[in-house]
Formats: sequence, structure tokens, C-alpha cells
Amino acid sequence: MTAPIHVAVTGAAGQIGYAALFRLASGDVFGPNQPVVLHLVELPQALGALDGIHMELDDCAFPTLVGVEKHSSDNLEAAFAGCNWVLLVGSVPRKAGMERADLIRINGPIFTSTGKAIQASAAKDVRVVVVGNPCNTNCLIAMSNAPEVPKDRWFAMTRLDQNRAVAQLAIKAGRPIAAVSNVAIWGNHSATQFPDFANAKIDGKPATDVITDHAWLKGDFISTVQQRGAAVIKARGASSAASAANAALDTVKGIIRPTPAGTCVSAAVFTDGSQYDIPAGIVCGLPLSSDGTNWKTLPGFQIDEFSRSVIQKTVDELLQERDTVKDLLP
Ligand code: NAX
Repeated sequence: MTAPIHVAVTGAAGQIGYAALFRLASGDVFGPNQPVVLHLVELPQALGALDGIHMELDDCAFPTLVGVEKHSSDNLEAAFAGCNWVLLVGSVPRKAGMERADLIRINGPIFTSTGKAIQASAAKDVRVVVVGNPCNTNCLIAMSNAPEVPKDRWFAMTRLDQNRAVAQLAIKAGRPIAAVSNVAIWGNHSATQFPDFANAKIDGKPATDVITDHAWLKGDFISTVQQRGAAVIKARGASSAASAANAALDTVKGIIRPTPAGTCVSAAVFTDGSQYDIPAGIVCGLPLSSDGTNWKTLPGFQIDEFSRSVIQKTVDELLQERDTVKDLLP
């Protein structure tokens, strides 16, 4: 029998966690022949809710789900023990009147203990996706506190931004989603990110040839993707949940499945300073390609003056965030 994959989800009783768990359990991510053990991790006061979720998981009778563990965030080493994948969703959400820097200072410390616990107890092949915001900098904090876990195992989620950008391009071009490819998200998962229309393709042709309204591409397209989270909150009265869970799972799939030729997947990864003039030592959204086991940053994306100026802004924000948490980076 195939050994089960152990997947931890922090914030498992939250809205993104709840939306992600059932698809992880169902075989949607790791396939119909891969047994999965879920490690549900929550704050002590939310453990009761995990009991209810556990009942619902049982009630789905998924053949691929072979175990459910429930863990308190008070004991993260137990929570992550033997885990091959860790989805870090749990964190304090931004509230009205809270500055981004405040949020970074509130959530940052959570990710120091998280990084240490992952290093101490996760499986040797562990891979980590950080969803909790500010996800790029939280990821940097966690990985910096887990120096023995290779840097290429850590991802912060920009896939929701990629999916949002793909959808906007498809709608504008009047083409199906499947016609749009090679959409990279550069930089921070924040309102400074750069959804890269310049290297995107529609039906294999440059998006800039198919969509001739370049003022839209440089203006409303970028701002719609950058502000999409806020627009969803305004319309729904709650932040993106199903789409965020979907993007977290797409991130995992993008790494464990080969990336089709001529396209990319987006995630934020640790930079070494060797590509696209992006400084070393931040977790930055980049175009990636996977062979199903290993991933690399895709070379060859064209960066013109306009793209460079937007990328510079988002990289500067990441450098500032790094500075804000420098005491949490050993
Ligand atoms: P919820 O408030 O619904 O759920 C968060 C859950 O995390 C709660 O159940 C809470 O008890 C738990 N939690 C808090 N601190 C924890 C800790 N230290 N250990 C374990 N569990 C903990 O938020 P939800 O809508 O699920 O969003 C979760 C995170 O995703 C937020 O930080 C949010 O900002 C972030 N997002 C990131 C996105 C991205 O694209 N990277 C997009 C969606 C989302 O906004």
C-alpha cells in the first residue's frame, strides 16, 4: 500500500481552511490513489470547531482520507510531526484601522515558532505554502527560523493573484480561461504586486496583441487584480475564501505536477539575487516552472521600462517589510 502523505493545515477551522480540507481529503490534489492524513491545527479555543469538521470529514467517507489528527497551536511540533506538506493559513486577519506594518508585527512572531517547529518535526521532504498574510514576509520569517529546511521548499501564495489575472484577461479578450497562459505575478501579495500582462499569452499569442487596449492593461487590469481582495470583501462582506483555498491547492498542484511547456505557475519564493535584478533575501513572486519534483524560476521573461518600474515598487515594499521584522530573522 502507498504510504500516506501527511498534510498539516493551520487555521483549519477558518474559512480558507474549511474550504481546502475537503478537497485535500478527496484526492483532488494528490490523486485518487494517494492516501492522505490531515493534521488540523487551530488555536486552543477553536479546537471544538475542529471536532465538527472531523465529523464532516468522516461523513464524506473519502476513500483517500486515512487519518485525521487535531492539534492545538500550543504544540506545533506535535502538529507538524512527519508532515510532507504544511499549509500555513492561520494568522490574525487585518482589521479596520490596522496598518500593514501593525499586521506584520502581530503575525510575525507566530511564524518564528512555526518555522522552528517545522524544522524540528516535519518530514525531511517537507514543503510549505504560506497563505496567512502578509504571506511573503511571514514565509521569510518562518524559513529563516528553519535554516535546515532547504530554501526551495518554501512558497508564499500569489496563485490567487495569478488566477484573478487570468480570469480578467480571459473576460476582456472574450476567450475561455484555458486560452490564457504564462501569467506571472511579480513581487508582494499586496496592492503593489505586478500582474504581468506583458508576457501573458492568449491562444498562444502575446496578450498585448490580442488585447489592443493597452491603457486598460496598464491601468484597470492591474488595479483590478491588485484590489480584488478588497472588492470581494465589499461585495460579500467577507474576504475571499473558496477562491483562496482553491489557489492554495493550485499552488501545491503547480509544484507536484509538471508545468506545461510555454507557461508558468506563480508563487513567491526566496530570491538569491541572480535573476531579473531582484535583490537577494526576500520572498518574491516570480514565474516558476516545475518538472513535478523540482521547480525553477523561468528565465526569458521580457521586462520593459514600465514593468520594471512596477516591479521595483513591489520589491521595495518587500525590502521594507523585511526591515520591519529584522529582529525576527536570525
Ligand atoms: P479566518 O479568520 O476565517 O481563519 C483563520 C483561522 O486561523 C481561525 O480559525 C483562527 O482561529 C486560526 N488561527 C489564528 N492564529 C492561528 C495560529 N497561530 N495557529 C493556528 N491557527 C490560527 O481567516 P481566513 O479567511 O481563513 O484567512 C486566513 C489567512 O489567509 C489570513 O491571514 C488572510 O489574510 C489570508 N489570505 C491570504 C490570501 C493570499 O492570497 N495569500 C488571500 C486570502 C486571505 O485573505
